Amino acid sequence: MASELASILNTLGLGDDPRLALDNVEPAAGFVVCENPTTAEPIARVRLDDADAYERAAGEAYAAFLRWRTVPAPVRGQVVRAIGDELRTHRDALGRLVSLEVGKSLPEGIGEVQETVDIADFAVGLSRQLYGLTMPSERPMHAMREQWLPLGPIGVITAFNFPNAVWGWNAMLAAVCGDSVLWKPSLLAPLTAIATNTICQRVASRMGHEGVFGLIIGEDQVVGERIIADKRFPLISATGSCRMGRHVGAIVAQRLGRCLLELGGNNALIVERDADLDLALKSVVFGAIGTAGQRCTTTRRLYLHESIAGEFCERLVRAYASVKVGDPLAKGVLCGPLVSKAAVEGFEKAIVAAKAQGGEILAGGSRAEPTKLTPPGLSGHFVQPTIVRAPASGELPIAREETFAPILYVFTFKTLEEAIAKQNDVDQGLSSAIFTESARSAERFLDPSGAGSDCGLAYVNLGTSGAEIGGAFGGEKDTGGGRESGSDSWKAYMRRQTVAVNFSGELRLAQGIELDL
Ligand code: UN1
Repeated sequence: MASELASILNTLGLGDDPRLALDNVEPAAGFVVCENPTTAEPIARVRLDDADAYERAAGEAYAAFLRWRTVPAPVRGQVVRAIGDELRTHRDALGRLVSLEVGKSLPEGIGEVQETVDIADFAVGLSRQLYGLTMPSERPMHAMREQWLPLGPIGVITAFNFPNAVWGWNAMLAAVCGDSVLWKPSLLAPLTAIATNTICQRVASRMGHEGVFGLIIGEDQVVGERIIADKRFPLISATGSCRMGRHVGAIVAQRLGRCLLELGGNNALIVERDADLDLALKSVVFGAIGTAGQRCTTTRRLYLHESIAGEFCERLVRAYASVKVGDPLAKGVLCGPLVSKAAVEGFEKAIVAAKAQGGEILAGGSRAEPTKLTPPGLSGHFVQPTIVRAPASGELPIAREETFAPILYVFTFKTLEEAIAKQNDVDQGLSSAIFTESARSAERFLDPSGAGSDCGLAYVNLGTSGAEIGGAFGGEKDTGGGRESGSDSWKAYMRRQTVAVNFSGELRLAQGIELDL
């Protein structure tokens, strides 16, 4: 597998990155060993950045910001366009690297890079549309308007599960907005980060813009704590667990900085009595098993109308039996490994809890046997896609937690109001979905009074995962409230300035105040 990595890196022109070693993968202080989750074998060693390296990188990001903000936005857009083109060229190799490093299936790995290409396209258009409003002044011969200005270097902290696209959402928007970026990736996915950042920075440097895209790879204690406390970074965009987000939020709030948080999800999918069950079935399978249940948008809870629950569960169990688990690079495999040994332990703990709480295992429930894998014999972190039916009481406390694994908890309901109330009755509020052929049920789910889904994403007749980049992405409650990617999310990366101009030649105070001088 090391040779697979070497060949990907060569294709990307990254064979000689000084941070990377493929021949010596022994654990040592100051390095992180990258493991292939499919084989549980080490494939590379990456040098960690220390406090001095952080200082240098933060200083460079700041200096780059001061230069970059003076480049007109449409010209910044041309740099992003070139980056998008380069990513397009390398999409499949980068996608392969994502799959190799974090274990998601190859189509999902490639899809993730496509998501970055898409946001690059979006950002190019945006570079000519960073519109401010004009507003009528209450005073004669006065003008009022607002303008959006570059904000500063942006700290981007990403999780392992989308090691390319989540950075892309942030970096491509930040770049057209006139901000530099300093990226702190997960130590579970530094290879994708090095590859992605190098490709983008190479393009930017070629076009005369050194240092716009910085990368810092290090321990949370060493570089993570520093960047969140660093006043030079007016915005910290962080993706990860709710626990991490609470900490980042508190530290950034102390210095009155801004946070964009995209944290845990506990996403439910409701299947109404009149749903197209074929459609719902496929959507549940992809939503619950895709990325081995390690998306923040993964379908974790399923609410079935009691009239279709029996039939739907049977069909679901049959569908699960046909899902291939194994090498994410192998054709037809939907479920790759979990990212680490610790993730497998988290899966097992959740299963133990579910059983103790009266949950009934309808499918899976344990580690995947090596003989059942595609191809057989792999020694990585594989678990079986699992369905747990909640007890008749509907009480299953473990279903309130986000376990990053393919575990789907199934509940039944009698009325849509009950289903919506249950779906909303968790701490997280990222994604939600309903399957129904009834306009009334769909609109109740989307009720503009707010009485429907309380999540940032609400889908009708499509699954909870797989958002397009054009909409604003993010969620409410413990999900953190941030919005990334499309719509007007760009505003988070700029500062708003309200401008008033008096061209009357006389002092006129607002609110009609007279000054007698
Ligand atoms: C994440 O899991 O952090 O909607 C992001 C989706 C993807 C993004 C997921 N477009 O599933």
